[in-house]
Formats: sequence, C-alpha cells, structure tokens
Amino acid sequence: MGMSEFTATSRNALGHEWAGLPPGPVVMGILNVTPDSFSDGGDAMDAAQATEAGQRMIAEGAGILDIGGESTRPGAVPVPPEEEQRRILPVIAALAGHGVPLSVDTRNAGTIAAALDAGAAIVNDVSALSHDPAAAALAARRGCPVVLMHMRGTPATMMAHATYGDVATEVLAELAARIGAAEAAGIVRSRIAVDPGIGFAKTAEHNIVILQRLPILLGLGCRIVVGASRKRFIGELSGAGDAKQRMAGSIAAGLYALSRGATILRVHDVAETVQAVRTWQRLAG
Ligand code: HH2
Repeated sequence: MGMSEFTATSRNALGHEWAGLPPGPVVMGILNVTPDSFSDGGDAMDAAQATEAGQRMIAEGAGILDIGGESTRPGAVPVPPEEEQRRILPVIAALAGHGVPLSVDTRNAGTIAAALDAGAAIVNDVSALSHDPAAAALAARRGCPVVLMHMRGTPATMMAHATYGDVATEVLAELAARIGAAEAAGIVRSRIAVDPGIGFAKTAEHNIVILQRLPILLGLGCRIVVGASRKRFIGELSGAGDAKQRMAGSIAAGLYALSRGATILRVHDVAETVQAVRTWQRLAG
C-alpha cells in the first residue's frame, strides 16, 4: 500500500454518477430467485415473495436491486437460461418503475436481453461479460451500465484457480483486461463499474488483501462494487458459521470497503446496512 493509493482514495472517495445514481455510497439489495442460494437458503425463491422482498428493500433505502436466478456459489451447477428467465422475469416486471434501477445478475445474453425488455437497467455479470460471447455486444447496443466482476474459471471450477503471486495487482490487471474487452465491444467506460469478486477464485487471505488494497482499483476510473455479504469469508474472519448470522460482520466489511474506495455494496440486509452506511458517511464526511 503506497502513498499514491491513499491519495487516490481521497480524490475518488465518492465516485461519479453511474446508472443514474449520484456519487456516494449505494446499497444494492440482493434478490435471489433461486432454490439453492448459499446465503439466504432460497428465502426469496417464489416470484411473489421475491417481489415483496424487493419492495421492502426499496422502502429500506436500497439504491439498486440485484435480481438473479442462478446461484454462483462455489461448485454450483449452472441453470439453463430458460429456467433462469422463468424465475426472474416476473420479479423484474413487478419491480420495474418503483424508483430504483434493477440489475440483472446473469452470465447469459438471452437473459440479459429479456431482463432489459422486462425493465431491468443494469447488467451485473460475475463473468465480466466473458461467459456468453454475445453479451458484451448486446450490452453495448442497449447502452446499459454494466458491473464487471473479477473471477477465474467458472463458479464450478473457480476455487482451483485461487493461486496468485500478488492478488491485488493480478485482479487489477485482469479487470483492466475485461474493461478493455468491454470497450472493444462498444461499451463506454463511464457505464462500467468493477467488482473484485469477493470469494470468487479467492481464499480468505486473498479477500483480505483485496479489500485492504482496494484503492489500487480506483485508477480504473470506474465505480467499485463490493459483495461480501454473508459470504464464507465473513464466517472465516468472524467465526460466524451460519450464513444468516453474518450480518454484523458483513456490515463491518462493507464499511471497511467504503473506506477503501468502494461506493456500491451488494448486500442481503438492506435496512441495517443503510443505517450503518448513513452513520459512517456522516462521520467520514
Ligand atoms: N456475489 C454473488 C453473486 N453475484 N455479483 C457481484 N457483482 N459481486 C458479488 O460479489 C456477487 C455477485 C454470490 O452471492 P449470493 O448472491 O449471496 O449467492 P448466490 O451465489 O446464490 O447468487
């Protein structure tokens, strides 16, 4: 961690306007419409329940809702795009126009197109638009903001790729390469946000270093998204074995990420995180 990283943190602490959202911290509420999500155990699996949960998150202060129909937990089996769409499209249609942009958490171009048609505004792709060869050109054509997340391999194979010399600089270089690919496909940089991918091809030690050295990503010129909520990483740092018991640790990690340059926190516990972020924000200036 050199001085230049500290300087970058203070200069870019608020980020810039992105996806119609003002600079400053944004809480992205997670809506998993899946029967097997690792951290919420399919709580929000039914479309009507998911819609209700989404409305509650909006009332609690979420600035984005992230809607996904495929679990990307380590070793998860891929969900066919048709099934993914069957799960999420009714929820997107029901929540569109309720005052916050909806992101679609998918790796499939067909699902991106259908989700944007149903009212989603943002593409959140854990493969950074590398999984589906049609995804980047589609996002460029539709002019939508994208979140490019760092991962190696696929959710099924990623933990075999968790070997780094210097994890911070390697994640930086690999995200820069994905930004380059997105720009080559026609996506303008101001529409791109990046995410270091906590837990994706990373051990607990890698996740710690990534968050400590998060300011290294600020030079990419993109808003930084961090998703640590309820992840095994939080359990490993805090001793909280049960994912649903990891809220406090998740909030601590989220505030730390904000202090290191993140401006968008992808979380399950929206009301509590919003309260923590508002308090932190006033104190941190
Ligand atoms: N993590 C998960 C899924 N999508 N997207 C971004 N941008 N960043 C993340 O860290 C991220 C993500 C995995 O977490 P979760 O949604 O809780 O579980 P699941 O794997 O079932 O989707």
